[in-house]
Amino acid sequence: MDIPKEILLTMYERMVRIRKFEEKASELFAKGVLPGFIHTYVGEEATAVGVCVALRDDDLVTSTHRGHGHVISKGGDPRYMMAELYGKETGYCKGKGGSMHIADPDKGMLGANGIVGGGLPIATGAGLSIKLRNSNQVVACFFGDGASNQGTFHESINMSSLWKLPVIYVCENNQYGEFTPQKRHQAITDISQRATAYGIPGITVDGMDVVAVYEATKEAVKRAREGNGPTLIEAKCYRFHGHFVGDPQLYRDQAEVQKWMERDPIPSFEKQLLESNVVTEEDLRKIQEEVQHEIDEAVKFAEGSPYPSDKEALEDIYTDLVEEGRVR
Ligand SMILES: Cc1ncc(C[n+]2csc(CCOP(=O)(O)OP(=O)(O)O)c2C)c(N)n1
Ligand SMILES: [Mg+2]
Repeated sequence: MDIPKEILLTMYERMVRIRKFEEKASELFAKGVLPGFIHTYVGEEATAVGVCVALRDDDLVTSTHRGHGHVISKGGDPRYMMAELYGKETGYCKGKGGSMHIADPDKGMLGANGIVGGGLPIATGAGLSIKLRNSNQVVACFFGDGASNQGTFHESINMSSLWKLPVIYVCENNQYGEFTPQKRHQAITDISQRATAYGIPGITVDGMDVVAVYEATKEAVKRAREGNGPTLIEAKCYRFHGHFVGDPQLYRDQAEVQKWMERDPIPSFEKQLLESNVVTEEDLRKIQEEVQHEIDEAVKFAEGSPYPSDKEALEDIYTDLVEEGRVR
């Protein structure tokens, strides 16, 4: 591998951070500690990490309802994420957004989104803003196979290709839209084919292979920064957990899950790193322990934080009803 060791280690650490964060969040949700809904990114780590590590710090990202992995991949802090999941004041959105609405503009994270396909027009608008500001940034837009059937996918990519916007559209084809397998919600196998309709490059990569995703993204980023417009990357991957924590998963065969789990992106990458003598077993164990400690600290941070005050309910909202005295 001719990727610098520092980048390889960042990839590994971030994948492990996602895995451990999600395992902890699932455990807390199952115990009834966390409110709302949790959609975990377990199994898909290589996709978000491979994309985000190919970006600059000032590049932008739009996310989905399954967004924790995107935030961590872009360098987000698990303490503020965990506090947000708990609904605490110290969370990324002061505890008012929860799992599906984490945003961190300082890291270029424009926000997760509970609306399937909702990130596509936001990314396209951000791409237009970059072009008008001449800032040489790019946007990575994450969305699922299910979202690729939404009108927003087609409308956004049409406009983006016409105006040559610096957007990398990343379809996480995890084989299911909620409980519906891909073959029952679209007639194609490779979603990247849809790029042809808009005259842009479309590529399918192995989303379980962080290096493959990274390489494909680097090329798309180069193209976008040089003013040559968007690329559609389809990353074929799989979610190891249910659609949400608590999903009984009656719609899929456990043998299929097992088959994909044999290709778990984290041990596969460990193997690659060890075989190419980039790290030792000891190095990997150390990273895992440090990340575990960080996640445990994130839980303590969230538990020790206060809930937002009642007054907060009327802050950060698009209304002047309060000022007008119509809401007290
Ligand atoms: C506009 C809209 N329609 C339906 C839903 C309900 N819903 C939530 S997740 C989901 C499936 C999304 O599938 P996909 O885009 O493949 O993402 P994945 O969950 O597999 O990551 C649906 C239909 C929604 N949140 N928003
Ligand atoms: Mg899906």
